[in-house]
Order: sequence, then C-alpha cells, then structure tokens
Amino acid sequence: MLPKSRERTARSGGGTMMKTRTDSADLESALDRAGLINPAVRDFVRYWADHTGASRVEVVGATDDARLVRESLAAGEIQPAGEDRYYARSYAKDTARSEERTIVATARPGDKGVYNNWHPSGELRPLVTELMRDASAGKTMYVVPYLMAPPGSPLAPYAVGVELTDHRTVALHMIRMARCGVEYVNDLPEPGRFVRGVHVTGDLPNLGQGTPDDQRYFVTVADERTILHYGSSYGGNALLGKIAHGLRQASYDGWVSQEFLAEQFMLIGITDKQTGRTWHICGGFPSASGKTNLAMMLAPDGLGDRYHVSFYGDDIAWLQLDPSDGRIYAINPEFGVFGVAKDTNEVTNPTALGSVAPGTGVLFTNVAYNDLTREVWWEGRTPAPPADVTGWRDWTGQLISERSADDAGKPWAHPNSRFTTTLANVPNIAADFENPRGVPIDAIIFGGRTRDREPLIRAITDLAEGVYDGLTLGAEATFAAEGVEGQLRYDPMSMRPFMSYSEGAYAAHWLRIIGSAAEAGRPIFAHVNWFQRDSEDGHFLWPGYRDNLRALLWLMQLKEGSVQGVPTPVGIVPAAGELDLEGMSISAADLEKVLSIDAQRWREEMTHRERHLAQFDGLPEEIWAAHRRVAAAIDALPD
Ligand code: GTP
Ligand code: SPV
Ligand code: MN
Repeated sequence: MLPKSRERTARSGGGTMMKTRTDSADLESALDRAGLINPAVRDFVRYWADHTGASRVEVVGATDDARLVRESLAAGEIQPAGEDRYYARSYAKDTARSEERTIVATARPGDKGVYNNWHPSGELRPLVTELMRDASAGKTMYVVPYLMAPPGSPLAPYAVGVELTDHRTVALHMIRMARCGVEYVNDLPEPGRFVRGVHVTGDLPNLGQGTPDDQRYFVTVADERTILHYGSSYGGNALLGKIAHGLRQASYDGWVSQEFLAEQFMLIGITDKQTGRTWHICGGFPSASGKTNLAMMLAPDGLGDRYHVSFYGDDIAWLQLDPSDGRIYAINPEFGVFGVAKDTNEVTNPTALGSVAPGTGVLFTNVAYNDLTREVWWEGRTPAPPADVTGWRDWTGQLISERSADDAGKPWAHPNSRFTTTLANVPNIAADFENPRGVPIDAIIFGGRTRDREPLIRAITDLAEGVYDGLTLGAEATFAAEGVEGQLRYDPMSMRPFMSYSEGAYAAHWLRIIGSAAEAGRPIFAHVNWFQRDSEDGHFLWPGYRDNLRALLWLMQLKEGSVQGVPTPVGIVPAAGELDLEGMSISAADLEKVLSIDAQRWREEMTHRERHLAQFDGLPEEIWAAHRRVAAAIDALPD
C-alpha cells in the first residue's frame, strides 16, 4: 500500500525555498484583500502554501465566480457551451471517484471497519503530506472557505470547511456545489473549528492510475478533521466539501458527537395540492441507481393536477432529532447538483435539462463537445448521435470525424460524465430549501438495482427491521457481476464507499438517532425497487421514473392508515387496487409480479445476508434479532 519513495521534479533541493514560492508579504496581502480574518484559517493557509510550494495564493468565493470563469475561458481550461454554460475535459485516466485509493485514517484502530479502508493516521498523514511537498510549485493555490449546510442550521458548526486547491476548475465546481465565501469562516465562535481540506492535483500523467504503482491518495484523517487528497482533479476526489466532508467526515462527526447521521440520501417533498399537506421522504440508493432522477421527478400526467414533487437534495442528507417536536429533521448540506449526464433527456428527466439550460452557469465535464457550434451531447441525450459530425469531439478531445474504424462504436461521452449546477437552477427546487431547520422526515427509503426478488415497495414499521433492511441493501454490480445469479453487492444504506467507522457502531448509531424520535413522529421505512425485470425478455416490469411517485404515495397512505396493504415477512406490500394507477399502463401479470414475494429467492438471499452481517464486529443484538425474525418468517412461507 505504501508507495516507494521517488524523485519528484518539482521538489526544491535541500529545503531551500524555490523562487516561485509565495512571498509571505504577498500571501498576507492576498488574505487581507479578501477580508479573511480568521487567524486559524490564515495559519492553515500559510502552512500549506509553504509546504506545497504554490507560487500564489488567492481566496475565492461565490462573488469571484464570473471573474474565475473569464480567466478559465481565457486560459482554455473551460470552453463556452452556449449562454453562460461551460465545458471541461478531465485527464483521461481521471474520470471517476476512486474507491480503492480512498482511505479513512485515524489514531484509533477501533475505527477500522469492513468497508472504510482504515489505516493508522500515523502512517498515512506523513505519507500523503510528503507527496504534496512542492507539488503545487508554479501554481496558484485557491483558498475556498465554505459551508456544507443552509446558513443558521443547528448542524452548521460541523459544516464549516476550507478547501485549498491548486486547480481553478475545482474552485469553479466548489462554488457551485457548496456555499463559498470568507463570511462562512470569519466569525466562528471557535476559530479553529473547521474542516481542513487540502487538494493537490499532482502530475496526472505520471501517477500510475490503476496500476500497482498508483500514487494517488485520498485520505480523510477523520479524528483530526483533515482531508488530504492527492492525485486527481475529478468529482468526489477533488471537490472536498462534497463526499469527503459531507459524507465521510460528517458521518464520523455525527457519530462521535452522537448528534446526527450523514448519509448518501436524496431528499424530496411530496405535496397534495388538494389538502395542502406535504410529506418529506429521504433515502439511499447506491451510485447510479436513480437518486437524482427521483428527486427531480415530475408527477405523472394522471396525477400531476393533484401532486407536486419538490427537490431538496439528490446525494447527501444530514439527519438529526429536533427535541422541540420529537421528529427527525433532514437538511441537504449541498448547494448544487453533480449529476450523471448519461440518459438524461426530455422523457427521462426534463427537470434536469431545465437545471442546465442557458443562463445557469452549468459546467459540463467529459461529455462530447462541438468546437464550432459550442453544443454538448451525451449518450441518451437523443436516440442517435448528431448526424453531421463536423466539429464534434468525444470526451477525450478526439475529433469524431478522425476516429479509426475500431473506435467508431465507442461512446462520445464518458459514462460518468456529469453536469454541475446550483440548486437554485433546479426547476422543482423546494421553496423552503434553505430553511436552516431542515424538513421533518416522514419516511426513509432504501433501494437498489435488483432484477428479481425485490418487489416494487415493501414498507417496514419496526425500527430495527428498518435499519436491518438498510444494512442489507444490495444492488447488482454494474458490470463485472452482472448476470451472476443472486450476486448482489451489499452497500449498507448506500454508504459503502463513504463509511468512516465500523459497521457495528454505525448500526448502533442509526438505532440511537432514529430511535430518539417520539413514537408518533418516527419515520416509516420502505424498500423500493424500480428495476425488476422479466426473466424471459428482460423488460422492466415497472415503467419507473415519474410513475415511481405512485409507490411513494401508497407509502404515505399506509402511514396515515388510509390503506392497509398485505403483510409479508419482509414488510407490507400494496394490495391489488391500492396503488393509484390512473393514466399508467402496466400488464396485470407484470403488476402482480412486482407486488409479490418469491419465497424461494428470499430464502437464498437470507443465507447471503447472514454472511454479510457476520463480517461486522459489534453488530447490535437488535439487528441480529431482526434478521432472525425475518428469516424465520420467510422459512414459514409456503413455496
Ligand atoms: P450518483 O450521483 O452517482 O450518486 O447517482 P444517482 O443515484 O443520483 O443516479 P441517477 O439518478 O443519475 O440514475 C442513474 C441511472 O438510473 C440512469 O441510467 C437512469 O436512467 C436510471 N434510472 C433512474 N430511475 C429509473 C427508473 O425509475 N427506472 C429505470 N429503469 N431506470 C432508472
Ligand atoms: C457518487 O459517485 O456517488 C457521486 C459522484 O455522487 S462523486 O461526487 O464523484 O462521488
Ligand atoms: Mn452519490
């Protein structure tokens, strides 16, 4: 795991200062000009500016966006893509979050879990610090103070951070994804209480990405609230406020403080326009399983007059008890959406297209781009790629017209190409999305891609069984294991890549936080699956997308007692006739299939679950008891 020591060209000899290193008077005047007065932040910047050898320091926030965009355009780092829309390519071997290179490091061996890739901070901190030495030589270090919460939130003390980055495009992304500016760090009651994030891009062509000599390290030193990421300028590897702070660090903080949960959850409101009642639902599906689509959902035509879905968040929620009414409240700590471009079109997600319309300041990354017309395109945007290829380049920058015959069938856009846009651009953004208190949660849902076994929706009223359900959330692996019968990739609460401490303690913390809600105000749980397929021709049994609202409406009716459902060992499923199918077409056979429980498949699943849970040290007895209850009830089912 530890890299061999190696020579780096940027390194200055014998500890002498490089000529390009920031002059300390220049540094102080840059901080003064920006009005950055927090002394602890200033110390943090001084240390890392010196250590990374950056030649300039610049403090940036939301008010610098237009200027930074102009500079990035002039430097060719981004390109225009229509009115106030921009396009960038990342380095070709740097196109996604890297799970294998992501590490949680602390001083406490007890923090080691099955999924968190824990290492001692005593080893990792010096290692990544050494890789960063003089690695920003000749570059500007952007200082990005930010807040991962609506201002005034009770959780704001956990949400303050400063990212140092040597990549201007990363600063542009941060300004879209988090609330950025010196005002978020200047008046802290405890000036030193902020997450310290250091992002150094490194020499991308020489980092051995994906080889045994991989030099990249994405380390969260969780007990020091320090994030050190070296070797990428893409997405979650580089925008440190998002998943490194918003999920990994925050889930650790929430556990240590016993105050809150930080989860990879979408968060929506559903309003019944007839009664004026709004329900709030949050929930986790693994990456690329439809969180963004669900959060941006338009009510289906048959129900649109009556119901409206509002967007609060699509990737992160922080959950906490509000003692004043005994309910669990959720906030979306983010300020923007970093959404998957692939397959986004007028039918699947018109709302997403609205959020990237002219005038939004959106940044596209790694989609296809036309040099002449400034248009962008991705697979699924239209049924076929543009017929006239003049000016079109694929995500690597290669002209489509010059592609070899071998490359002709390759996608134009990278499958993980994305758009970055602020929440205020999302057409169905909730009117109260900045409410610092957050919204009270009526239901917590879990889901993943599962081609069989998992019904459309099953509701779970027992707390331990709900948490157990989240811990056993599984989804089909997207490529390698696809088609391997019964093979799921377990992804507890969809947090597998973001776990910061051990799974047993994580389960206990969930039971404690959700269990702290007053009985009457406790969220109901549900497991949903939009992805069941016909075993013969493979078609999706449920039409999905907008029609998913129907399953959620049933859940709310169940919670309020207006429908009863059918009890099964794994939860309550809708009785025939209870789902509102107005304006929707589905065959009777498909409907029956998505609402039924396959006893044989569930029995097989229980043996996989047993092995999955047995990996976790210190799993609370309530979870094992829930597992045994469900298993016994499944055993008692007729075949
Ligand atoms: P991350 O941003 O990576 O955390 O992912 P996400 O969960 O936000 O995923 P996203 O919403 O971008 O969905 C990814 C894929 O799921 C796309 O290919 C969608 O077309 C597909 N998808 C979403 N909802 C549905 C649905 O209801 N039915 C079907 N069949 N596919 C869906
Ligand atoms: C995910 O991979 O789940 C994301 C994108 O939401 S990234 O921020 O790159 O992790
Ligand atoms: Mn995500």
